[in-house]
Amino acid sequence: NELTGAPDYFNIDDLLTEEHLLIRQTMRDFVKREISPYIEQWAQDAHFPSEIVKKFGDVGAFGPTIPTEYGGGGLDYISYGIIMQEIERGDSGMRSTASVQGSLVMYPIYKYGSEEQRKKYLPKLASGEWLGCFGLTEPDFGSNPGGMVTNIKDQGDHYLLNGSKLWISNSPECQVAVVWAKNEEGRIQGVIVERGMEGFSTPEIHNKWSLRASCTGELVFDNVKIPKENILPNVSGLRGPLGCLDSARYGISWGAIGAAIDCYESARKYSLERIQFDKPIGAFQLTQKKLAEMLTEITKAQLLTWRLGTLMNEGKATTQQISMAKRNNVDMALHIAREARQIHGGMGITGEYPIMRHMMNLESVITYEGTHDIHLLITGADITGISAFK
Ligand code: TGC
Ligand code: FAD
Repeated sequence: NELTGAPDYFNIDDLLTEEHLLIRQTMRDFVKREISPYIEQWAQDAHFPSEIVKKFGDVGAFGPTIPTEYGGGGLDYISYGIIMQEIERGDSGMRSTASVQGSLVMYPIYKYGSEEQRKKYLPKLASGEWLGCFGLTEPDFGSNPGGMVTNIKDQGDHYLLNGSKLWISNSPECQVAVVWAKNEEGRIQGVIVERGMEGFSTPEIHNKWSLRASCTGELVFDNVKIPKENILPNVSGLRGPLGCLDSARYGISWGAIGAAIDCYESARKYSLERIQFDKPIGAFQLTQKKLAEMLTEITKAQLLTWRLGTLMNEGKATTQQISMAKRNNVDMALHIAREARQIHGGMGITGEYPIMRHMMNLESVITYEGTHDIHLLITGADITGISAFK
């Protein structure tokens, strides 16, 4: 595609609307202007650029599918996917910031919250005035969130929240956290926790080799007094957090294509410029094999994800279909990053090219929102009718 510099080998653009193409160009321009010139330095410095939050709000990257009356974009799921793809073409950590805010903070407040909660939080989150995070994972409960020990106890006019969450994207900078905790009956409930509540802290996790421009931390709750109006009233059980994950995993399936495209484009360009044995390395059959397979896998992922987007729009996409797309596309992107790294030779390990950063980022993406193997087992359970988790 001449306009975007992205491969469109099967004319998938013909399946998109004018609005989709406009959204893609807007996000592409935004990423080129606000992220790409700085991302290598942010990643090298492990710096989260907090000013990006307001800018994401202004460009409409937060909660694109949330209705406009709450500050969202009122757009369809393909638009949401395109936005995630273009941001992750810049960096997976930047996409994390946006997908957590939209799918894991705004979505549960919209879907499970009261009208008062929607009005209080959604416009501030949509505009980027506030940054949110989503606390499900605990130190001893990652793939098995149903075992969580974080809990709320009814104190009459309020609840007391105790426990901790680990590996939480955006936590060190958040103003608000959607936290999943068990009540006295052992049922999981959603709790809105605000920065400043006594007993609530968000220590940062340092020394990550992955998602270095995204901030990750803990959520620690030590007898935090939670007003009763901060409980999400319209959901209980594991289906609450897992329902949000459907939306976020869908966005990641598009985002991973963005990272793959960036690696592929860089490798294609490099293969035509780099001369060895008096020829561009792109003239060698082994390089062509790598590039041809990259383009084939990107094209397959684009078709899978476009179809999933139409099912999302019709409200027909299943959790199992979303798992398959997330798993396939992240694995595809990681494989392409590794092959692109080979094509760049020694240059591939430097910050002169985006490859190594994408590769290291994707090591988180293949683990969070359900690991590669957990998604395989979700498909396995769907095929056989037997859950490997029970
Ligand atoms: P299971 O018995 O299968 O289900 C328990 C209840 O949940 C319901 N359910 C769903 N509801 C809505 N949407 C879905 N996708 C659902 N999947 C399941 C199910 O019907 C049941 O409901 P009910 O009412 O009968 O109780 O649960 P299980 O304990 O066997 O576990 C299943 C398993 C392993 C697949 C699940 O727990 C899982 O997906 N584990 C992976 C954990 C995970 O993905 N964590 C992500 C944390 S957030 C994150 O990583 C953010 S990173 C973001 C970024 O930076 O971009
Ligand atoms: P474990 O569950 O301990 O898994 C370790 C290994 O065991 C994996 O390979 C896994 O596939 C395998 N395994 C586990 N169970 C089985 C099984 N039944 N069968 C076969 N293999 C199995 N969480 C949040 O709640 N909010 C966030 O914002 C968030 N952001 C994150 C950001 C980053 C950078 C990272 C790295 C993680 C983030 N997470 C977040 C947590 C993430 O969702 C978990 O890391 C993930 O769900 C896996 O949990 P775990 O790390 O505890 O691994």
